[in-house]
Amino acid sequence: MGVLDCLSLRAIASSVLVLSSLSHEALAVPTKDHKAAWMRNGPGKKHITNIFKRAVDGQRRAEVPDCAETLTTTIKAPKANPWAPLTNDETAGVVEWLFAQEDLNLTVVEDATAWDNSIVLVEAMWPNKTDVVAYLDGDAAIPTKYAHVLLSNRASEEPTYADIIVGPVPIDNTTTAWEPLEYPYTKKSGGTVRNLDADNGVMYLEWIFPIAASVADITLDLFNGTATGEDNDTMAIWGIDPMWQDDGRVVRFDAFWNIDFNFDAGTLLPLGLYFLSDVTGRDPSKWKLEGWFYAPTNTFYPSTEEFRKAWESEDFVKYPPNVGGDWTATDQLGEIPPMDAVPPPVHVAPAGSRYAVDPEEKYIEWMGFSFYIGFTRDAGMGLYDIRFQGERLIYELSLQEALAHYAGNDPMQSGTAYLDTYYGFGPYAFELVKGYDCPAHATYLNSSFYVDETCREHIDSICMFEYDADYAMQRHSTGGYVSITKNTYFVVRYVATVGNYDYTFSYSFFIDGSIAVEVRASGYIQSAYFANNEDYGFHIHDSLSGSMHDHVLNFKVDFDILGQENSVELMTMVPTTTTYPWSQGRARNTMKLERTFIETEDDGSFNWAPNSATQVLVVNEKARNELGEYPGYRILPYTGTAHSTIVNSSNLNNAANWANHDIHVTRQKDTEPRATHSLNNQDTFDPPVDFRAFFDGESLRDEDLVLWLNLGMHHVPHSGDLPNTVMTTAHSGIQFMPSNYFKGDISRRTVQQVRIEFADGEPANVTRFGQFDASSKDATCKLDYTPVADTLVDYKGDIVTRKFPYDPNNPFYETGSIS
Ligand SMILES: *[C@@H]1O[C@H](CO)[C@@H](O)[C@H](O)[C@H]1NC(C)=O
Ligand SMILES: *[C@@H]1O[C@H](CO)[C@@H](O)[C@H](O)[C@H]1NC(C)=O
Ligand SMILES: *[C@@H]1O[C@H](CO)[C@@H](O)[C@H](O)[C@H]1NC(C)=O
Ligand SMILES: *[C@@H]1O[C@H](CO)[C@@H](O)[C@H](O)[C@H]1NC(C)=O
Ligand SMILES: *[C@@H]1O[C@H](CO)[C@@H](O)[C@H](O)[C@H]1NC(C)=O
Ligand SMILES: *[C@@H]1O[C@H](CO)[C@@H](O)[C@H](O)[C@H]1NC(C)=O
Ligand SMILES: *[C@@H]1O[C@H](CO)[C@@H](O)[C@H](O)[C@H]1NC(C)=O
Ligand SMILES: *[C@@H]1O[C@H](CO)[C@@H](O)[C@H](O)[C@H]1NC(C)=O
Ligand SMILES: [Cu+2]
Repeated sequence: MGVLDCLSLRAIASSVLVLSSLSHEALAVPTKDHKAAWMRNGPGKKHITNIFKRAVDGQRRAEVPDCAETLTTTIKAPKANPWAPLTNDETAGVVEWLFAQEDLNLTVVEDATAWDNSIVLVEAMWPNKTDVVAYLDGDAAIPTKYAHVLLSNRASEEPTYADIIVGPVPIDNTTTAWEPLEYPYTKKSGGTVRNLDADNGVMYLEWIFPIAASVADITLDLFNGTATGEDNDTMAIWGIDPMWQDDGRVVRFDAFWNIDFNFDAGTLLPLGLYFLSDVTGRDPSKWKLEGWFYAPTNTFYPSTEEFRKAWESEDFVKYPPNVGGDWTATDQLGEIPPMDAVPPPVHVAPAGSRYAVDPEEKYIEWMGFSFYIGFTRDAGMGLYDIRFQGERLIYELSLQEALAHYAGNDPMQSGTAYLDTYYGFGPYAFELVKGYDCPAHATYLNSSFYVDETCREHIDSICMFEYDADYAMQRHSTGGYVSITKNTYFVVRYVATVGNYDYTFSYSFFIDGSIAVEVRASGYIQSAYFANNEDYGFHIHDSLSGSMHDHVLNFKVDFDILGQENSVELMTMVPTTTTYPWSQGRARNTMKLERTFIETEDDGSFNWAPNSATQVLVVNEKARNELGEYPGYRILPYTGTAHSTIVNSSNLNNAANWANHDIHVTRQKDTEPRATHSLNNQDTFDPPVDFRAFFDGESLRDEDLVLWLNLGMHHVPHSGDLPNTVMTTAHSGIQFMPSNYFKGDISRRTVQQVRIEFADGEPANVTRFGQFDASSKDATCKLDYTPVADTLVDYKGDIVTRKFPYDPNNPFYETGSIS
């Protein structure tokens, strides 16, 4: 345990008291302009009260002799969170009620067969914006809570998934009926979509393993392994997603993969053998095996007999399998770099958090920003009602969907286009690793999700922390002074490991009023057998192709700039040739600005302009400032972004029309809350939500607008993606930046800046604006710094509470597979 010098909490108390009693005149602001800005944007009463409150906390804390704990400031949210999850009791009440409804004919998951109905999901129904705004901004009561329930109705020849709504919750003896949930979906089918998963349970036992067993001698010969469902399997079989759905048929390709018994590296071990089956309908005896494909020779065999005959023939060439080893292990490997074994720098918060959290309501405040957190099974964490100094900027900022669309010469890669909300981000938002996912001084929140009549809690799966950027927010040097401001920003983060990929989502807030949304990816790539794949990826290991793919992640951003009546202005820098009164008749080649508005949804889908020539601004035309400009926020790519390369994907059809452009703008509607549905892969031609249907020519001037923005990456994995993709470069981000929104740069409000006046070797005069320097010699308190290494053994996994039969007092730990 190391001990660092830190500021005396008593000292911060007195320095803060000095600050709050200083008159504005006494603050050494360099110029008249700056002073005016300070007067305009300087700390209001509320701000000083907060600092004062911290000072009082500090005094209380100073009685703790060694300052051992991190000081997390807790507050009470101004209003209860309207996006709160159902409580354990509420969920249990809904589940009990559902089982009592004879018309639903439900069986508990543990006992359910392929021909029984069961509950997939019970969670809070998101309230309508209309009702939430009336509640947050007015005197209306909190919107009535309803449960959104997803059922898998399999007791039928035509199985479906059904979204229904139950409520109000908590359930009581007045709850009499459930309703189909249809209004948020573009497909009007009573909230149902066909269910291609109904026979997943028998698919392996009755179809896939028997087929693999019929060629066990061949796979033993080619790959030294079998995949027959026995304990001695050394290979796995899995295939394309979504399944092909052309001509009313349901067709799957399955691939053989080696198993890596030490690491989760199966997606790096394709074996190059695939089989094609038509699995239309519910009768396995009518399913058809339609052939085999052996990638190394690029040969398709229309039957097992023909494949076997080819294998038996003397000229059949056998290619080596991909086998796990050091190259698939993520542990330390190779020569340790010089000085790497020395502990690296760490970040500490010397006086505890400078943000405030209401952990019950999941409400957060930092430097004038405030927001609520919501969490869903499908899309994980979203931020809601993001405000700055009480004024709403964004009603909703949330992930909608993440697409990973592959391509390749083989049917597996060609047929893969994962829509990850099908698997869900919520269930895979595992506990974060302290000191690695988030700095040691971070604050954590839990998240919960429903599965198999249990409620599971991921402990410490959302983190938040302040961080000191490695560059200044502002600086300026002259011959007489230098002025410089720290760039301390605030991050809310979570990580979801959906299958082979780990996505790190970060939402960052900055003192200049800007906000950044970033996603980084790591984990194991899904790769291809290296054969005839030169046009689809690099050759990255003995028999391995780093299969090319697009990642596209859609975010909903419901801006409310000074109210709900907003417009999108495009401001483009264009080259021009023109004359001026002073140019003596000579034409000058120069440039100028062109400003236009997006008038209707017909023009609502577009891409970033070449050469970054066009600014995309969400503005309020009715709130022109005194200089005639529209206040707004600009949206700009932060690091690369991407939309889908493939046009009219044969895998996706209408299931991911949100991926076709960088930017989409629509009218906000309670009937269009989400760009997609987690079951769009079940009916790709006629999915529950076809994003294209949002575009019906409506005006986008002075309306409540939603921007649907795509982050992403065109990923061509190279040898550096082995064993795992790295997050330095597997990175995409977007920023929202105030544009004429404030009168000046609001980062001038911070005291975390200095102005140093110097002259002729004299001692410099340093103006510190009342800040307290934690590293100064006046700091007397010793801050304990607890290295995270000592706490990692506390890493636990999920807490599970049984919902039916309800058993709230016996939660248990379980970290097995989730679905
Ligand atoms: C209810 O489900 C069972 C299977 O769990 C099925 O055999 C039965 O036919 C269903 N009843 C009705 C009325 O649909
Ligand atoms: C939410 O809005 C939709 C569409 O207008 C409406 O059908 C639904 O009843 C509303 N929900 C509630 C709880 O009012
Ligand atoms: C419903 O439940 C409440 C509270 O448990 C009870 O007072 C009331 O009598 C019940 N009403 C009916 C119709 O059963
Ligand atoms: C084949 O597999 C077995 C067991 O899985 C293993 O012991 C053996 O070393 C393998 N042979 C080769 C040639 O890789
Ligand atoms: C795997 O186990 C099964 C059942 O015990 C046995 O029939 C088969 O021969 C075994 N396969 C191999 C490759 O050892
Ligand atoms: C998270 O869950 C754990 C275990 O139930 C609990 O001790 C902790 O207080 C929770 N954290 C928050 C911030 O609610
Ligand atoms: C994609 O589909 C749309 C709508 O069916 C069609 O208008 C367009 O021509 C297609 N584009 C290509 C490249 O196939
Ligand atoms: C610092 O301030 C003092 C008092 O105003 C002044 O005499 C001195 O010249 C200043 N020094 C510098 C380096 O500006
Ligand atoms: Cu990738």
